[in-house]
Amino acid sequence: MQERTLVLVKPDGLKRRLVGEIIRRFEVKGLKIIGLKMLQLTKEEAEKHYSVHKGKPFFADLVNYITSSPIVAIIFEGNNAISVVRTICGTTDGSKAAPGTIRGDYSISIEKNIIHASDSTESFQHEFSIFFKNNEMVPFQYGDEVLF
Ligand code: FUP
Repeated sequence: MQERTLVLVKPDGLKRRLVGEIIRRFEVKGLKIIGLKMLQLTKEEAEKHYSVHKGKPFFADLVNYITSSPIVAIIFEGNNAISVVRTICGTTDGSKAAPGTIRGDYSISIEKNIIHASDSTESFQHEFSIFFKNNEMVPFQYGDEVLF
């Protein structure tokens, strides 16, 4: 099933110069980039993005961290994109994530875990509206879809 998902390269990913490496992993898998931007989140936007975690002990640190530098937001499209992207990310805690995943290869903590990815269609809809306007998604055809 064709799906769309939102990926954020978080401040640690950006500062460690991993933006290209992260995009490369998804691109070579066969996912299509249909939206891409660099931005500085405001506190209000960060609180909206992480609203499901409001009230949890780590919420304030999470908001401070995601607003501590610019981030890169990417919309990927592809077959089962939501679960495909989360599998490539690895489990939330980098110290437990499997080698070969992004978090498994580049993170050793739960707080600085390099990347965010939508966990459901509903999350994507909620998150998408924080980062992109509708006309900033640019669907297109490569022309070689038969190869994937
Ligand atoms: P994920 O969907 O894998 O990004 O993880 P969650 O939605 O469960 O958590 C969102 C973010 O909260 C994580 F990326 C890191 C942070 N977090 C903590 O800092 N401590 C926790 O105990 C759980 C999550």
